[in-house]
Amino acid sequence: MAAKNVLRRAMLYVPGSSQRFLDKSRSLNVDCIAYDLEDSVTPNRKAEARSLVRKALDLDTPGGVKERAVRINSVGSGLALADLQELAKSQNLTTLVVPKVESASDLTFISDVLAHTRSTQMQPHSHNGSETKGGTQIGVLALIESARSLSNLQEICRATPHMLQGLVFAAEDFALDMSITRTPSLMEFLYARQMIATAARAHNLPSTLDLVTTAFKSEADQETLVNECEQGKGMGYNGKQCIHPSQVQTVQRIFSPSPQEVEWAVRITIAQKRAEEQGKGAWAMDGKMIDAPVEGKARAVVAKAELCGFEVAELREKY
Ligand code: 1VU
Repeated sequence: MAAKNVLRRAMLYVPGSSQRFLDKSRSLNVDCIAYDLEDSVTPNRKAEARSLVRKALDLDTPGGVKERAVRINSVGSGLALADLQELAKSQNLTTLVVPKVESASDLTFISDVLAHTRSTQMQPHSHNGSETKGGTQIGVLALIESARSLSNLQEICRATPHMLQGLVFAAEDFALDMSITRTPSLMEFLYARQMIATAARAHNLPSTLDLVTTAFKSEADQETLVNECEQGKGMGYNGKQCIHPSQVQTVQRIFSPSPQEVEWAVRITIAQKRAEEQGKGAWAMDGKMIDAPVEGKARAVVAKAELCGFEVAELREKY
């Protein structure tokens, strides 16, 4: 398993057939962009989009993009092989987003194609069987979009442990498959969202990316975005898919610990050392009991805060 410490609070889709969006994405400050070859690209522009995305991968991103992934077409579409063959020409391919993963065989197909590409390019075989391109391990985020996909979640999570880095929930396709209608409360997705977040945790996958908020223009849309982010975070997701740059900052803020949470966590990790010296397993801070699980939570918040760029060392000095 790779990329334990990877930060994917926001993953912004960038349609691969739009040179304007591809150019714009280079200037954005976002944890992850996903160049899209799937739904945002019409069938007659797939070949053009592959080539544009491959070229985009080889350009720098001065704005502060931390990771560039590519969403290929689904294995079931019959287009994934051509996508992978074109992308393999870039030395900068690190992450694939695979849509409509229905069963373990969808992921083993990707793994086999990457391994074949590697062997034909005479790359050395890695010791752990990971799929490498130019010596870089390629990670996969699997989109869960249907009832069948949800039913096969455990086998999907187990299929390629060396490659799978996360699960992503696609609400619109799931609603289509289930013949249900998306409502503002998102209650109709409760079971699916919780299943996905729980399965990702059970299989130690670092990323869980929640549904897209499709409205993005108005102030009311920003409010919807905030509510949906908080709901997803509350279910155990650590990031969210975005479709417009105006969503990124809000998403990344909400999927980071708040300054108050970081301060609370730092205080606990410091006080815990003293409590341990005094032989106390349970102790009190601000009138609340602190014990092992709370300390564990505080350590996780500190680790996440460091990843998100908080000056944790300065806070430690304060206490
Ligand atoms: O004026 P500029 O060109 O400098 O900047 C515009 C625009 O280019 C840019 N922008 C984007 N840049 C990169 N990636 C994007 N996704 C993106 N969207 C917009 O931002 C500036 C303002 O744009 P705008 O408000 O005028 O927006 P438009 O009307 O041009 O575009 C709106 C849509 C929704 C069409 C656009 O944002 C878009 O295509 N988003 C991605 C759609 C997509 O990829 N859908 C499939 C993935 S979602 C899914 O499958 C669910 C699982």
